[in-house]
Amino acid sequence: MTDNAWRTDLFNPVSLGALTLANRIVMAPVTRSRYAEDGVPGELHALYYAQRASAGLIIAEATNISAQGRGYAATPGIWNDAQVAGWQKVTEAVHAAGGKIVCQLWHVGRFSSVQLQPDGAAPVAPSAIKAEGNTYTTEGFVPVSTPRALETDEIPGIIDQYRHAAENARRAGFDGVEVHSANSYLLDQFLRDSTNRRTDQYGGSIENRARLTLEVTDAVVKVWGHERVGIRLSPVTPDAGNTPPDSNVMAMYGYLIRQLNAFDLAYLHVVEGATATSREVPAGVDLDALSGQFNGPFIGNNNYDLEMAIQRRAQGRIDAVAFGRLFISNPDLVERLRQGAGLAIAPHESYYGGGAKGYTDWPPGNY
Ligand code: 8OZ
Repeated sequence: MTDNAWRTDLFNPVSLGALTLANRIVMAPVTRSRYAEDGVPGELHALYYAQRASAGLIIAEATNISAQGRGYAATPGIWNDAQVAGWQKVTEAVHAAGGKIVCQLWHVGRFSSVQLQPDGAAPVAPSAIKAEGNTYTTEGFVPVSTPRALETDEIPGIIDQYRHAAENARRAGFDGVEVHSANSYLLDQFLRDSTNRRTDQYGGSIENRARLTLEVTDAVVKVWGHERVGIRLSPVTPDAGNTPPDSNVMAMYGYLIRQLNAFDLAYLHVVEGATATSREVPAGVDLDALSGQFNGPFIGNNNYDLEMAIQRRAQGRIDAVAFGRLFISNPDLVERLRQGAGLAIAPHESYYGGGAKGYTDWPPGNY
């Protein structure tokens, strides 16, 4: 195909499993921290997502699967009925605007504070290793707390949290779910040997460290069917807690991706490089070689622009491209890219917190 044909191809429909997308441009999950303490979406969030419904697929921002899985104030949840009812407003608004939306199932693991946890408990993690950094509470930023290691017999309860959230996402009218196994949150903490020092069947070998992500995927697939479940990985990002990558990224994530093939998922979504920072990877890491081992549809993400998306599509590297920050300030991003219109750049202070300002007040482009 010519360069022009590949350019057009990005704007043509594509199927990721049972998800039929109007185009190959996906809205990445972007935390915007605009929720009250109950984590219930409302009209404001419905408007925000509906404004962005021309994306082929919206991956809604990371959504807490349980009170225990919560690591930041002002993030949404999907563990109770009020939250389900709130998300119903969002999914209805997106569908009415012709879009598709999946729910990203999130448990932060160690990246939380006792101030955010039920009964002031310690956050849970594969091992009792404290993350670096601060998290956000209603009292402002506080250091994350030292987590406690999950007992082996607590793991089925963690998987139940994902199953329950996946069931709630169905009741809320989503089109599917994405398992958040990225950015150094709970599932990624199990994958990486820097955060997983367990000696049971969930730690040690690569097979053991992949076990929880695979068991969670299996549970969620049983709720949704394999064609409506995707998964997000970030093999090298330090992200939450400045977490070092695994000591053998290629072996760890290669094994995981080959095991994921057995599920025949809707898609694999990879943060290529350090999330929202750089596409650089450590020596010896080849992310294309990793994603090339996946047999299904692949969504590439991280610092893309249109030309890079066209080029990587033409090279057969991606099936779809996910843009995060550009969707903050360009609700009609797909049309702007199609028309070659100018793009608005959101200032960092608009990313997190507040209300409609910097959220639902971005105007459409001139084209
Ligand atoms: C930014 C701020 C808080 C959380 C992620 C869910 O990185 C997040 C997140 C991003 O996956």
